[in-house]
Amino acid sequence: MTATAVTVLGLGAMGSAVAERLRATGRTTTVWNRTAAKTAPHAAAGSKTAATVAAAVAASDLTLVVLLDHAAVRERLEPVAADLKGRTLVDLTTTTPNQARESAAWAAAHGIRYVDGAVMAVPAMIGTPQARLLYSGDHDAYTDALPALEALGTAEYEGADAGLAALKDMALLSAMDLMFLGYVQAIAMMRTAGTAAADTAADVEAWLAAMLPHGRGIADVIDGGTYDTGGQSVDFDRRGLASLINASREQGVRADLLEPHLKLLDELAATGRGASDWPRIIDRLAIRE
Ligand code: FVH
Repeated sequence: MTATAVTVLGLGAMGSAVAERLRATGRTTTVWNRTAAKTAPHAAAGSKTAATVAAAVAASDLTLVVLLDHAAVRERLEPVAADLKGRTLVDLTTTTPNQARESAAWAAAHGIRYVDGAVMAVPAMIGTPQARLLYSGDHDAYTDALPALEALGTAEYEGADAGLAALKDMALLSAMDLMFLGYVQAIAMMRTAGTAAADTAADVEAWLAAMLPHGRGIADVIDGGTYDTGGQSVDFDRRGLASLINASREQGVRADLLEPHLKLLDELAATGRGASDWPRIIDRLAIRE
């Protein structure tokens, strides 16, 4: 086994892109997939194929796992813990922070060098600098694997806590999810006037692009911690949200996507913080109260 040998477990959309890129950058790649037929194009392109996970992980010092979810990873890796001992395992499967920490503890108990990864890219981006891949866990293992990881895209190490890459991944995906819900809300409202979704989306894109820099102002208020900067207040925002919700309903569009925001503002007002800067709602998001 040479340092450039890499094993890829999982040849779905992302796993295939990862295997192709590692092969294209001259690495000896060994691939495995539950549905063996998916290994055929990779074999034809020069990858070695393994009939079992055990054979696949034994073929390289570095194994990248790109399966559907954490349950699949546990199902396939637990039986081969002994085969992985002393080797490096980089899990690119989407997991929650605690699932990553669970895998890290399992790996440590079996002498496996574990790095958790989060792919902030679609398969077509793999191999370009625009592909952001976040990593956390064993820093020495990360450093040893870095030449291969940097072949996939821009590698960013988040820290020794194995859950950190997944945490940032989930946080950024949450922000993206709420943003795209905004598109749907705007399209639903404008559609009641016959406006095509494409036209509203273009409007939303321009509007959000202009508004995006203001996000840093919200962060400044939160980092300041006093919520008395004289900025837009909780009560001001409550009136604004009430208008958005009424307008949506008047048009025959449910306001389910807007109501949670008003709920948090109302909770703050009910505890005497109506005059606070509205980003104080972050305090209401903490479960440990
Ligand atoms: N595709 C994307 O754009 C996103 C971008 C962000 C990161 N995700 C994560 O990457 C992981 C893999 O996603 P994927 O897109 O490759 O997913 P599929 O194309 O559906 O392939 C899934 C592979 O997982 C295998 N698999 C599923 N269950 C099991 C199991 N129990 N045991 C073994 N393998 C399993 C499946 O095998 P098969 O169906 O071909 O036999 C595929 O190889 C994922 O975490 C995304 O969130 C991608």
